[in-house]
Amino acid sequence: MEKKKGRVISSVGGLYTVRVTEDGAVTEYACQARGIFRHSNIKIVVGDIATLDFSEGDPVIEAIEERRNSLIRPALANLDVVFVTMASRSPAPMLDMTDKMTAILEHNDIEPVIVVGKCELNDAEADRIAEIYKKVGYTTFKISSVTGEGIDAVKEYIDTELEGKIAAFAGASGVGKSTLLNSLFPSLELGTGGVSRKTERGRHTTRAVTLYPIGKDAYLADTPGFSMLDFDRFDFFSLDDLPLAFREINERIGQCKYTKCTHRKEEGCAIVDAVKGGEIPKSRHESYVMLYDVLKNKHKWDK
Ligand SMILES: Nc1nc2c(ncn2[C@@H]2O[C@H](COP(=O)(O)OP(=O)(O)OP(=O)(O)O)[C@@H](O)[C@H]2O)c(=O)[nH]1
Ligand SMILES: [Mg+2]
Ligand SMILES: [Zn+2]
Repeated sequence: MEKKKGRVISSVGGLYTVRVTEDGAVTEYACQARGIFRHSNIKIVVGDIATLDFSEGDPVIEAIEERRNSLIRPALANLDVVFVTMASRSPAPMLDMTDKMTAILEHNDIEPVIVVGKCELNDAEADRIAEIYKKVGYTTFKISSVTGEGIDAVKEYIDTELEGKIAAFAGASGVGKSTLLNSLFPSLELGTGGVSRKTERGRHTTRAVTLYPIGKDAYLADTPGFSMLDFDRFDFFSLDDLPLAFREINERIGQCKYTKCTHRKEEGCAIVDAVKGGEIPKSRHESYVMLYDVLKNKHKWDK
């Protein structure tokens, strides 16, 4: 009974593409999953390592390996890096959404990398945002797929840091994720769309999560952009985990006057002091407080 192991690189309506490497040769199999997956709450997602069974002729997925991590939106497993992408304008940047995303990534042990795109549309705003995330300590790129600014720097990061890793581009619809991927890897020829002039929102051009092999055993995923609606539906974690998911707060825990400090507005709070002193960006703290309130109310309802 022949079995093979491979990486799930796409998933569309119950049909999966699994990429298998054997003795240096690569084969992509289109296959379905065994019935047990339809009756269990384990959903196979892109990034999973799947075992294929060929005993009935056509390959079927019979098992998936335990995941290192998984995200619900975008639905991806075993990620190492996520490029959190936004635009300097059109659509307008939403830092609260970015900070929620970085917190979720930190919580899942995934490295956030910040991309501020369409910088030629509002260079001052792009600089302002890039400074915020550099201050936090994140690798940050300011790019434009129109002028080409910053594209080489992203390419160099991918070439030097992503060997053997899985990375994904995530961000609101219309920020230019697929366009950037095309600039980096022209052979991908990904579909790109416009931005509604009236609402300044993207048109949800990318519909499915797909992993693209980029050599050196590395993969890059294009993902469908979020809309404002999706923002509320993220799976989230507990209130206690929140300070740990903000790097600049995490590294100051223990420096506050009160051990039960919630780092919102308490007297003697090292985080509030750092915001006042300009060492922590104000917008990051505002996002923290917003998420704190969301989680606090959520847990009230849970009880
Ligand atoms: N001015 C400007 N426009 C850009 C840039 N990059 C992309 N665009 C345009 O922005 C629009 C949306 O780009 P996409 O690459 O489809 O955006 P996306 O993030 O993949 O969007 P979804 O697939 O809907 O999530 C297209 O009209 C692109 O031509 C840029 O650097 N500058
Ligand atoms: Mg796209
Ligand atoms: Zn504090």
